[in-house]
Amino acid sequence: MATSAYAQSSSWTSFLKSIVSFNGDLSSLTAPVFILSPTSLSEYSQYWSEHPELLVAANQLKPDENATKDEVDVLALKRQIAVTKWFIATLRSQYCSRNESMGAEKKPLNPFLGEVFVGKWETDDEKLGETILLSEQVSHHPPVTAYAIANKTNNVYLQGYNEIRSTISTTSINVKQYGHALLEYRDVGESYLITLPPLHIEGLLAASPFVELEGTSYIQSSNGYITVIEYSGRGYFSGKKNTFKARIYKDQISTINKQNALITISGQWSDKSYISKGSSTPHSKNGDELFYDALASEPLHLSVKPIEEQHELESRKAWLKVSEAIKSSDYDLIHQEKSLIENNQRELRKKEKDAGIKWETRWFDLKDYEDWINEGDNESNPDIFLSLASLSNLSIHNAPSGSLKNSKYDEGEAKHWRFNLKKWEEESEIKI
Ligand code: CLR
Repeated sequence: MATSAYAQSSSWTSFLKSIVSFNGDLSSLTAPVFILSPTSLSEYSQYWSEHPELLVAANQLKPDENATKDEVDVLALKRQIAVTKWFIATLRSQYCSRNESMGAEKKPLNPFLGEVFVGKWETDDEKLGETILLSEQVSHHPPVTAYAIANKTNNVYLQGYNEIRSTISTTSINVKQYGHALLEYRDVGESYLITLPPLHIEGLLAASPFVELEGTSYIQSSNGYITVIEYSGRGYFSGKKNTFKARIYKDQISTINKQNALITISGQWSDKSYISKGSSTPHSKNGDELFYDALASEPLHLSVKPIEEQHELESRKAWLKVSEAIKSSDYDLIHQEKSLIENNQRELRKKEKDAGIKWETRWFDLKDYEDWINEGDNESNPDIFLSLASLSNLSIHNAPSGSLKNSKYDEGEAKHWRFNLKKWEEESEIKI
């Protein structure tokens, strides 16, 4: 691990001390300038689709009308593999991109309520078409970002939201993700529930932080298949960093025994992984097939309008001055410009309170599933999330992502952020 030149600096050591006495809200930590990112957390939703061809791939695995039952089954499993590949391909962007572009994991700007980040992924490939991103900060305390990603050409829709809760140990910050993603292939009438893995931040003592994924995440398909992905940092599986093992099973019940895996994928999500049939661990040495090579294809970055054309609520426009101050390491200016935004927000909240109104989210609604279950017509109007959560035996409550039903976390409210297409269609001020 590279030790940064800042490791011994007093700003870093006092930051480490402040971490130890911290209250759980990472955004409230005052960090030294060199660890500040000029980018807002609302931008992180873009990491879900830096390989749009993989996001839509499953849609192109449609059986034709006179396909036999076997062919239909084979294609369904192929779609599960394709969705798993897309998910694995998002991880490098999600968890390594700051290290690549800035040399270390950094502390993102803490989005304000109502902040939005939008853009599109354009290609010349007609079959792929355009993919758009809508990302919105739907809560400030705690920070929650909701997003929707749509590819109309392929009728593929991804939506989800993210919240984190952290605890601290002596050498690392442990982060549990809350929220999940829902992926829909409307042409094939298939949907997927995707949970988010826990992670921890290593490299703090060396002042060169990086993320390691841990635990398990799931991809549950509406046709029953489930991918169970286990993560490890260094050592556990092979002594290499960012390793994972993904097993695809026919259904949730089969996950009881690893021998039941139909497909096993193994390797590094930030590098190469291999795939084989059955439950034995694949490896290049055994001549197993390459599954994904994260270094072989460049991520396609989102295109975002020039700042001059952006709305006040758009992330890059709103944070421009703070960003520039961070880039020039001007601590006083950072503080000054940040305070402007924070005070403005405080005033807005006060005005709303005085007027007895609440800030209204723009494109997303908080759906209360307890209400929905009690009042809704579940039979004739089944809900994608509820049916996928039931297939995968996952909690529908606001528990750490991937918590199982009847686990100790399976309690409390069941409120999740959902995209409201109508609201987006009525949007008149913010353009992509
Ligand atoms: C946000 C949602 C994305 C995946 C993702 C990647 C990296 C995570 C980030 C999420 C949340 C904020 C995060 C970040 C890594 C470091 C950063 C936990 C989960 C914290 C706030 C930074 C702490 C400061 C250290 C660098 C010292 O889909």
